[in-house]
Amino acid sequence: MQNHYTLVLIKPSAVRRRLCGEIISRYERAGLGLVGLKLEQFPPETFAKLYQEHQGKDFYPKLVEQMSSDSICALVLTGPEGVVEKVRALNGATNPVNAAPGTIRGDYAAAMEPDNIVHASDSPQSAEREIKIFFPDFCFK
Ligand code: FUP
Repeated sequence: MQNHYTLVLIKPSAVRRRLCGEIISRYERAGLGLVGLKLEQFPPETFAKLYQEHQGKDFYPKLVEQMSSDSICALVLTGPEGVVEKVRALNGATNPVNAAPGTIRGDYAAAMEPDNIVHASDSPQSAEREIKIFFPDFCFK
């Protein structure tokens, strides 16, 4: 069976709030595997690559500033086909105002400020591109 992967970034506010363990547990309890893990502060240039599609938008400078302001926890998760969608469902709606109770954003964020707790890839193609940004030596099997 082919393996499927996605990238999650636990954002600076969630790392500071000591939520990494809880968030990782949710993915593991949902049956996903943890195959990459890194706690590190990355420079703005790294997030410029991640968020290239958002360059020029009004929220872009603040987004890059927030993400590079402190350590993030980067994860590579694996699971059956659909792992990308599964993780986004566990995360909840992008804007925490709209995130359902029981989702990570619904339970831990009331608003987009200071950030929305987690980033996750939005397609298998994005996942491959994004994993290579944060885990350049990652071995796709
Ligand atoms: P997602 O795919 O859920 O990560 O969401 P987007 O690609 O739409 O947004 C990327 C990041 O920009 C998220 F962290 C939220 C942030 N954002 C804003 O701050 N304001 C907006 O109006 C839209 C997105």
